[in-house]
This record gives sequence, C-alpha cells and structure tokens, in this order.
Amino acid sequence: MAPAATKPLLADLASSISYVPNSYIRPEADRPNLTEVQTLDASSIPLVDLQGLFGPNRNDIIRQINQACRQDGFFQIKNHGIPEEMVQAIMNIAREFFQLPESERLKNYSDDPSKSTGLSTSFNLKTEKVSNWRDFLRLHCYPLEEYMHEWPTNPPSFRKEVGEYCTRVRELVLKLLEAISESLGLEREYISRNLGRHGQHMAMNYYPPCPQPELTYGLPGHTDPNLITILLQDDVPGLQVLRDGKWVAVNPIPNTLIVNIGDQMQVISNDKYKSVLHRAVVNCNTERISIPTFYCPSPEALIQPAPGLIDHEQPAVYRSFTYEEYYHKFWNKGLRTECCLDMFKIPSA
Ligand SMILES: O=C(O)CCC(=O)C(=O)O
Repeated sequence: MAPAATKPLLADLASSISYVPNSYIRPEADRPNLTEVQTLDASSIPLVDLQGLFGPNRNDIIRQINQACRQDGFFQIKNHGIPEEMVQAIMNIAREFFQLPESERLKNYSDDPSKSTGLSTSFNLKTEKVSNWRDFLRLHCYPLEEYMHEWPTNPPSFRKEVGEYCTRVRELVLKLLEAISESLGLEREYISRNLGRHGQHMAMNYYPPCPQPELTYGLPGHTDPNLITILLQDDVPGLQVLRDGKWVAVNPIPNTLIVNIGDQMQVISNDKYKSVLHRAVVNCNTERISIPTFYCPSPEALIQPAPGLIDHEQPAVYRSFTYEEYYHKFWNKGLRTECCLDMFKIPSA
C-alpha cells in the first residue's frame, strides 16, 4: 500500500517508506557530502571540566571558557552538576513520547512556530522549500509555572521529569553566564542583568532512521538565534560543526553536555565570541534524539555590544535591537547558512 502523503509527522511517514520523498531532497550543491566529514577525536573539541568552578580552579576554568568561546564557539562540559539519572530520565521520557501512537502524539501538534508548546516537523513548514528529516516538540520552560500546564501529559511523568531537568539546566546556565561574563572581562552579573526577565525554550528533536541520508538533513547548517544553547544528545552520532570551512562530527561522549554560543552572545561580546554553524545529519539504521535548551533574553530585552567591549580598535559591530525583532527576522528568514546577524551590523563595521 502506498504511504499516505498527508501524514503530518515524519516519524509516521518514515516508518512506511524505503526512499526519501522529493520534498526532502536537497539540491545537489546543498547535500551533506557525508564522506567528506571529518571526525574529531575526543580531545580536539574543547572539553571543559567544571569541577571547581567555585573553588581555586575558577580562573583556570574561566580561561578555558574564554579560549573555547573565542576559537570554537562550541565546547563540551563535564561535571556540570546535572545528575546522570536526571539526564537518563529525560532521554527516556523523550523516547517514550516519540514512541506513543500517532493519535496520542498528534494531540500536541501545532505547525505555528509562535506558539509556546507544540509538536511539529522539519523546521518551519510555512517558510521552507525543502523539508528536514526531523520531528520536534517545542516547549517554553521559563518561568515554568507559566508554561508547564501546556505540556504533554503522556507519558504521565512528562511534566515532572522535564520540569526538574529544566530547573537544573537553568541553574547551570546562570553559572555559565557568570563565568562567560568574567571571561570577557565584564562584571559577573553583566550578561544576566541585560536579558530582561530571561527566557528558556527547549526542543526534543526526533530524527527517524532515513533510507537515503546523503540526500537530506535532520537540520541544515544554522547558528542559534538565542544567547547560549545547552545540548544533550543520545549516543547516536549526528551533530556536526563547521570548523575552518570543514564539517566535523561531534560524536557523543557519555555524561557531557555541549555548550554553543548563540547569536546574542556574539552581539554582546562585540564579535569576540563566535556563534558557529552546526547541523544534524541522519543515518539509515538508528533513530536519534537530541534535546537542546535554548537560553535567551526575554522579547523586550535590548541587546547590544557591551560598552566595555567597544573601543577604537573594535568599534560597535552591531546596532541595538530588541530580542523580539531579532527572533522575528530569524523565523521568517528560514534556516539558511547566512547568519541573521548580518542584518543587524552597523554598515561601517
Ligand atoms: O540534533 C542536534 O544535534 C542539533 C540540534 C540543533 O542544532 C537545534 O535543534 O537547533
């Protein structure tokens, strides 16, 4: 029987086909070229041990963070304070959620990206020409009490487990923001103080096995529009980052999280820190789950280069704008490799 072309979610379509439908096939010049991807060994992407961040090692850890944010915009952290059982629990919940019957998952469906909770597919169905091999559940999660009532109730422990994880990730982010502020030579509270009421979003990304992974992406190359992202991935490779013009695989290391600098941090740092292109590729055999937490300013927050990082040598690279303005442009532009940041540059910079 031919698969129903109208299935709203990819997982239900993918399980019944042995080819990639045309709507997912990238033009030849924009394919993942999987054979050319390099594999990083564990030591070549910075791995920062946060043990002792509040002890005598603080200065050394802050120096490592400075180097990682300047050179890579991307690093891994261990001893981050989120218990292993909590990480396992949220991964299990995400897996259980995506294994629910279609009718149960569809209770959460919404293709409107401006909604604070919704299960959707690809990236933005309203603006994109080619679809991505991904389903995802989007959740706003700070302040928790404003959003939790919108979240799925199946699996039954979803709200409890996810809520606890979100709270712990927020605590971690606040510590990292202090460390990053210091690493830029700013007051410890500088970044946190300039984010309005703060915002925290999460995605649970589900990439089903793909019969022809060389033709499509889970997510094509993009930078994150927010301030900082904390990514949890399962043990299936798929994340790649652009380094010196080449895509390199960031293969999972148990008990580590990935931190990546987003566009707002690049602006606040006046281009000292880099928001880097990364992407997710898929594979023939195994489903993959990743759970990024996107920490962001609240919509009304005014974002601009920190005055302490502007001087004759490095005048302000960006004009000031509200995060709402930025976010709106990002979603309308679609996921393309040109970064939305260019639209906010001061012309002479
Ligand atoms: O799945 C991944 O590893 C990357 C996810 C990602 O980049 C995103 O959700 O923006």
